[in-house]
Amino acid sequence: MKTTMPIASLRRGVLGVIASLAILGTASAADAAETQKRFIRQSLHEFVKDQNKLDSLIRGVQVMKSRNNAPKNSVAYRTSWEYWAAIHGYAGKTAPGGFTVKKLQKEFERFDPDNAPLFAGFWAGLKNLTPPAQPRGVAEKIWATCEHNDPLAPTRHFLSWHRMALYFFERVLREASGDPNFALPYWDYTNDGTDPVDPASSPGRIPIFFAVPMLTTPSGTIGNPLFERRRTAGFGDTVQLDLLLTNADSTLKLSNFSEFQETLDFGVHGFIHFAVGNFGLAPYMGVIPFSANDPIFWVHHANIDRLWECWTTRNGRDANPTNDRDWMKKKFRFVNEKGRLVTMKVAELFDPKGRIDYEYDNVSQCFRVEPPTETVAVALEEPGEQRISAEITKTTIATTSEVEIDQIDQEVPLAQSKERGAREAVLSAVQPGAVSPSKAVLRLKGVRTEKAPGASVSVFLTDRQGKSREFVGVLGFFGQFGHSHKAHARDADKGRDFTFDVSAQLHKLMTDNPTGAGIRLALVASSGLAEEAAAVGQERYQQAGLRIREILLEVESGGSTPLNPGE
Ligand SMILES: [Cu+2]
Repeated sequence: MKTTMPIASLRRGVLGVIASLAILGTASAADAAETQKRFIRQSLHEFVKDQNKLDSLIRGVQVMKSRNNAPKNSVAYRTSWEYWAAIHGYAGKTAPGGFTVKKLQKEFERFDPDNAPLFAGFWAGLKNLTPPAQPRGVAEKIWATCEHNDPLAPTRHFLSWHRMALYFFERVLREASGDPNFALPYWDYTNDGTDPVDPASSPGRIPIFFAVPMLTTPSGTIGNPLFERRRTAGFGDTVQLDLLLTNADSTLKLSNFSEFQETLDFGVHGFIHFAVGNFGLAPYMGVIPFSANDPIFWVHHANIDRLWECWTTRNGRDANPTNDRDWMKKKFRFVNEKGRLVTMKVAELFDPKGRIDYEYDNVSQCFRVEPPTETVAVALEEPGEQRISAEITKTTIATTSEVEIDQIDQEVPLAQSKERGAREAVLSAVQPGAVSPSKAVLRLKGVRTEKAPGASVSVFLTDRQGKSREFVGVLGFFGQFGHSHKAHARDADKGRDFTFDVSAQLHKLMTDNPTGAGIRLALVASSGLAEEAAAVGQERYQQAGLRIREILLEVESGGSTPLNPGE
């Protein structure tokens, strides 16, 4: 463990942290937070530059963790770290599927016997939890209620449930921190900007404050509440995210809510869980029932929530299913900072007079490369009409089915479609500012594996010779194994669907190859990590039985077009 170096270099900052820890637990800010003020959620790298904010985060997490041992029927326990992690998921006899720690561990070892000795230490010390019986009707209703997209029981509330959870968690953490202005920071890994003065502050790097196990204080050394030993070896220290793979542009450009939500969830979201959490082979971050125990979970989900806001800002509020009454009526329950049961309806998330009291410091520049604005298309519309509501025409330009992936780096040829107009459709889709709004879309349908692949998969579009590769997105497998649902076989059958907007990638590839003939896909097993990260286990990946039912490259014309910002 390389802990001495970073601590020494942090000494000045850490002293500040500790100074404020002295007031631990004395302040209360609940009343100040009642007023209708806006909290600003900042990028983590901006946030940690302010010593007071970092102090508040560390103190808040510390206080919540210190409440883990409070009497189970107390307000303190309901505002503890353990309780909040359990709202997302937990292990125990009453957990979904009756998965106790032992049962889950067995399940994981069955899928991955070779790694059992390596990960034994990750399972050691995990507790089975039981929802406290008192007060009645609280814990048993709200524990393990996280909404994750599951091919078997698809949720349409991955984003809405997590937004509410973050909102109430933030209130609890604010109260615990004693800082009435505290707002949750987000880990901006989708941004690749590096500060030339301080490369360590690249957003893809989790700040070192999360990676040092101990903090040096004037009165001695204390355990760092933001540190978690159950992470990928060296993560945040000698190991960092590979920023090529955190580019979410092709996902953010999607205009259909379901496609966006699913691809964000299965893609970037799951990818981060895997990169931090040993590729889903061991707790915490890689395994749903434990993931929210790692403080990184909350700054990760704050970024996922921000990306939803980026998407909404670009596409308009009503690009969300706001006219779907069932979706809007859906209610979820949590506890607030006073430990009281609270209910929120999805509709409230879209109500300016609702409880949502925060905003993000950046929801308008969320792309690595801003896509061309479709001003031409907007200008062609009838006056007074905000959106093109014509039906979407889909033209398949290339396709392939039942692909088996058994190489770490595998190219997949796509058969050119014989459909009339296919060639013209591609050409118009990749022209920025084309008269009719159309785009190239890559669909990977029924992506499934039989065993844990121990990796995520990065997808590239590549030219005929395989010389230039354009990154598209990532395929993740988070939540697919050791799942709390008893349906692995059927789950594996149906698989997951991913959709990416590949207009920009095709445009680039077609500069050298104007006909677009022979464009193929490259699927590369990726740890998603850079620097001193271990390579993907080749054998496990090859034995995982990764298959894709169908790959489609389509051109979509018509349909809605993103609103022109400022309209
Ligand atoms: Cu998650």
